[in-house]
Amino acid sequence: MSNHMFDAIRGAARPDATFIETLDGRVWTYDEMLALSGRLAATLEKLSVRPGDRVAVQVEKSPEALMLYLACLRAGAVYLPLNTAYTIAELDYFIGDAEPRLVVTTPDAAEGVRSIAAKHGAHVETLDDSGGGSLLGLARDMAPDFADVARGPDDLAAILYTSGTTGRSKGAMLTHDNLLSNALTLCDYWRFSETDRLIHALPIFHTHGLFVASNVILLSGASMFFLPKFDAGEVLRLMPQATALMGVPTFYVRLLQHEGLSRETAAGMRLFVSGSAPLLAETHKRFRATTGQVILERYGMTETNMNTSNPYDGERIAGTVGFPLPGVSLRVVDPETGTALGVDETGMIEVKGPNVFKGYWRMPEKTQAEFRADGFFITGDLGKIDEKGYVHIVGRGKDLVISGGYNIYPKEVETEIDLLPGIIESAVIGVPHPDFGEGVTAVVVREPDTAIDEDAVREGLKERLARYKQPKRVIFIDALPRNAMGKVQKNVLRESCKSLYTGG
Ligand code: MLC
Ligand code: AMP
Repeated sequence: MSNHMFDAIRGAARPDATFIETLDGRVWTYDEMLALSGRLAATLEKLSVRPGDRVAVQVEKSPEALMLYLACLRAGAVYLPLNTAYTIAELDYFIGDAEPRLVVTTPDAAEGVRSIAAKHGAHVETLDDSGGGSLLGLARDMAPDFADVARGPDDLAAILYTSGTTGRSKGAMLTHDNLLSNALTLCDYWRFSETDRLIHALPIFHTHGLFVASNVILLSGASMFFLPKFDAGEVLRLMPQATALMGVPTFYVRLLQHEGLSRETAAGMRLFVSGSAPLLAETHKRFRATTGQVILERYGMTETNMNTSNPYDGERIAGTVGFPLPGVSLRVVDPETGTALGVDETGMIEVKGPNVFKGYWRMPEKTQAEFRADGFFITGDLGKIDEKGYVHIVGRGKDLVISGGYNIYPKEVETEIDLLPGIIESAVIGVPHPDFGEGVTAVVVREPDTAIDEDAVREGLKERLARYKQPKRVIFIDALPRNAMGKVQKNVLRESCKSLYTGG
């Protein structure tokens, strides 16, 4: 029986070779990966997780957590990773919407999660980041040689929630072939081989760290240093033993602030990849001047995996995201009419290919609204294609803030702020931020005699929203600027707040 994604991973696995090395020097070979993911897959089966069932996972980053993703592939389950920053209030929505059979959480959070899971009929097990928790306890008693469940290219492998411009988050359904086709393309395009050692410092609950970084390593039989989180000092310490780094722009901004970054430290590296948010041309330039290395910027999204990349051999141009990847069709159209635009004309970026997801979980209307009749997915990103074929992202058609590579939909934050006592209304915007790229900023109108201030707004959001979604600053004004149609003019607010984090 064949399992589309895991057969490919198994085929690339080199038994005694290192797959993962952690900061404490612990090594996981490919054989150990096969054994533990097999034991965990058997555990899932024992816990009545059937093919197609969702397994929701909110745990700290660890090799075992990655093995759980692989176990889900092998057991035919649908992996549903959740940002560790999500609060219980946020979790309640995800569990209610996805109806997972099993929720895996940390021992610390288990009590709160159990009460939510019970409401939605889900079972709970725990996993911590140092090899403990009830799930691994069960796995130890299982045989390592699990017979993988048959899964075809179109079967679901994962659901990743992505915030919605209106209303609640949407679950992007990704198939085995979405993941496999994209990872194989990237292995080839970026020349990954078994001699590579990647510094993996991204979280593993999003596309970038989970699929781009981990799947590329697995499918090229390479190895990775697995860091619990990004730390510039640790990354620089490991750099002389590594060949590649994948990161969000904030990684590069922080590396540049570190005195340890130099030509010598980076000399053995063959590839620095940046994505998930715009990399400033200035960062690109400074990184080149300091290290002699040219960052390769690429563009993707949860729904589509990776769409474009600057070339490996050709010129990597700052401020562009390169060319459509092999097999990916990309066009720029007039957002209203859908008519294709010419060279250098700005419009909506649309993509089609084996990388593009199957739709939003249980939201057929939303899915339909974001696809054209000819199968192109409407990304919500505004861009243009220059005369050499390089794609430029010039803005967003969607009201979205990207902070340190995390997406925040203003609507969600505004809704929570507006619920606070003493608040009349609010507008949430992204303002240039030297570290996070954009800083979530709330512009708020309060009732005349209320005592609510900046601290009270932040305090009020603490239990409601993940930390990264919370405004870095709250600014009070008398009235929000509106156009003739009554729409809040966020561009006016962005202009008046533009120096909030950068000074000047
Ligand atoms: C942490 N904080 C953030 C934040 N990350 N605030 C805004 N934006 C973020 N991204 C909060 C912390 O809770 C803390 O709050 C304060 O900011 C400072 O924390 P820190 O210690 O400086 O942050 P750190 O833990 O170092 O995290 C920063 C980071 C991390 C950039 C390393 O956010 C990160 O790893 N981002 C990567 C996100 C990612 O993988 N995106 C890919 C999505 S996939 P306080 O108040 O407690 O001090 C995708 C598709 C594609 O987009 O194309 O790839
Ligand atoms: P997410 O929904 O978290 O997957 O984020 C996807 C969004 O991140 C895209 O729609 C883009 O707006 C943005 N993005 C990803 N890569 C880049 C990039 N290299 N440059 C600019 N924006 C990017």
